[in-house]
Amino acid sequence: MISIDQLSEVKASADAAEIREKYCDNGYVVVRNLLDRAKDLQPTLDEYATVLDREARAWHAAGELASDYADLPFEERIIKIVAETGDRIYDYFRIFFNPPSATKADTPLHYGPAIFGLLTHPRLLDVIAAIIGSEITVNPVNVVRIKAPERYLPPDHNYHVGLTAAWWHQDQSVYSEDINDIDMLTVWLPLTDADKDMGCLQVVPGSHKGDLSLHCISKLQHKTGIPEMLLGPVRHNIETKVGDVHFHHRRLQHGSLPNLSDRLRFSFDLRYQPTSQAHGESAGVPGQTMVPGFIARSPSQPEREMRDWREWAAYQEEMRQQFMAIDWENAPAANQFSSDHRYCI
Ligand SMILES: O=C(O)CCC(=O)C(=O)O
Ligand SMILES: [Fe+2]
Repeated sequence: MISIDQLSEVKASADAAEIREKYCDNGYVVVRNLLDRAKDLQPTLDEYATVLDREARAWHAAGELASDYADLPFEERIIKIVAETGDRIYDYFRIFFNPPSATKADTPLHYGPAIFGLLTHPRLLDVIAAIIGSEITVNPVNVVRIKAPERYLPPDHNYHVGLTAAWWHQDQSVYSEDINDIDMLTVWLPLTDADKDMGCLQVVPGSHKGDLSLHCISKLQHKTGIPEMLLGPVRHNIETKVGDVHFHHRRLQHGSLPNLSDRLRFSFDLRYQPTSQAHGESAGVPGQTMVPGFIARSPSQPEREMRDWREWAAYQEEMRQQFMAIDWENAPAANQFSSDHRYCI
């Protein structure tokens, strides 16, 4: 039996059985050195550097930024820009409309060849296949996080989900109840190191074996999620280096620390599910998003795989149209948060 005092981690050379065993025992697994910084991650950083450059120059030209900071390296440039403009750049980095109900014709959304290549990277898909099986659909709820050091955030910043510490939660809570049984898998992928000081992930090992915990919409900023008293007693910090990738179960209790360092913490949390569990003809994902996912791998019907980033771009724009067409006020509850439970303060 694996002691819960040990991190649930494997080397990139681990076989499917080892990955699966650790994941099933603990609810998460970290695969060390799965991706190569230069080959696998740099293209995405370069793609985002182009987005940053475009916006910084435009904002500076419009008198909204003191400098375009063009002489700074990517990480330092983001920190400077976030310090001046808060979460504004976040909108141009995101790859999913969040919150979906705020989607408009001109809401910015990023898509490009590098990020599509990362979403469908064969080495990621191999680990995902070891955990949920080899017919893989990408769920659209994919979050980009640019956590600048807290000390540089503007004092009035609004604690945007992608910019700061995440309170304890289970990812299943952000979907509607009708999809509780789908084996949705979260892939947490850092583009920078993420140690404790930089605001790494924290997990309660084994907590995925319990039910969905109560999730409160807190009146205190920052604390929307599971009340402290309902968390399992053992907590692990998941410190990662660039190239490591962390995978977790939809009911794993987890959160993240604030970034108290001087460095940027930049990461994605991506979501995948077995295609057989996606509803509808075309792998529809009901619940929170009401939009279909797309098939990243299908050994049985390879012709259904999406292989070209331009198809993904079209898919992303289709998602915009679907979100804009929803009557959000009368739509069924999109998540499983409570505000009236006596534990929710
Ligand atoms: O990166 C973070 O701070 C939180 C990530 C998270 O909640 C997730 O990966 O599901
Ligand atoms: Fe999460």
